[in-house]
This record gives sequence, structure tokens and C-alpha cells, in this order.
Amino acid sequence: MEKIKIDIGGYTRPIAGEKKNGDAIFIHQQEDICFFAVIDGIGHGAPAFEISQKIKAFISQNFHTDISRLIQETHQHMLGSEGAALGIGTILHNTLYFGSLGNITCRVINDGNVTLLSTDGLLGVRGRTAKVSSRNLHDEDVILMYSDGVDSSFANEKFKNYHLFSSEILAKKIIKQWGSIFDDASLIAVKIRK
Ligand SMILES: [Mn+2]
Repeated sequence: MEKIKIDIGGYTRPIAGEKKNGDAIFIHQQEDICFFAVIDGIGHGAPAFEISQKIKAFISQNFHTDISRLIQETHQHMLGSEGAALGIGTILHNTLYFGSLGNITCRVINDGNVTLLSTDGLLGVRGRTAKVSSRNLHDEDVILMYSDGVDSSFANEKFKNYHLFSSEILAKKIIKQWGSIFDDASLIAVKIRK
């Protein structure tokens, strides 16, 4: 099996005027698996921060590669909370897997621009079985996973400079330009080289 090169980085920041971030991101890379998650606690400020940090802690201690089951386990762990959106991506060999509960978007950008399926719901409140979609990865694919504080229209613009930056800088640039000042905003970027 050929080995792909993965450059992953993320950026998250709170709504304008707020110190506590209701969004959170989690990235874990080891030998043959890349795992990443974007969390959007409902509302803003301290209550949203508590929720998203609790989810991040649970995921960092319990993560595995069965995305649908992990989302279900996290939902159970968060029952009784105000709720959150959670999106999880994994890369195993040459394949991206993505599942979510709530409004987290995952796109793969190359010559084309593909949005993977999200599952409607609210983690901790309205649980549903998260559908997991998969996609074979190609050279120069850029995966972008982000919360609803990022205006999706960036993908329609002629923003072709992805390859000039590391994933971390890219995430920061997109949030700076397309993040809403009226919401917490997070984005994880993954650049694939074969
Ligand atoms: Mn939000």
C-alpha cells in the first residue's frame, strides 16, 4: 500500500468580544491513522465552552475509528446538556471517513469541490445514527472540516492558493477571511500528497 503524506492543522477562535470559545478542535495523528474532530457547543461563552471542552476530553480519552459508534457514545455521555454539533474525520490508508451529528461541514477540494454528507441532529439532545461517508483520497486533495461560524461561500470563490500554505496557516487564513464575527469559528485543514 502506498503511503500518503498528510499535513493537518486547525484553528479555532471565539465570537468577537468573548474570551471563552464555544467551539473546540481535536487532532490526533499516529503511525497509520489520522483522527480529527470539530465541536460546536450550542450558544456562546462559558456555557458553550464547558460543553465543547467536555466533549473534547471524552473524545481524546475514548476515540476509535468507528465514527458512528463514537458519536453515539459521545451523545450518551452528553445527555442532559444543552447540546452540540460534532463532526469527526478519520484517514485510514488512502480513504477519508466522515460523520457528524449537527451542523459541521466536511469538504474535499481539488479540481472539483465535494461536500460530504452531514447528519441532522443535536449531540446530547437529539441523537440519530450518524451516517458515515467515505472517499478515496487523491494527490493534492485538501480536506476542510469546519463549524457553522465559517461562511461556506469561501469554497465558491477563486481561492486557489491552498498549496502555498501549511494546513495550519491555511486554517487561520480561511477563518480570518470567512469566519463570522457573530459566532465561534473553527476549521481543520488536511493536505494530501501522494
Ligand atoms: Mn456555531
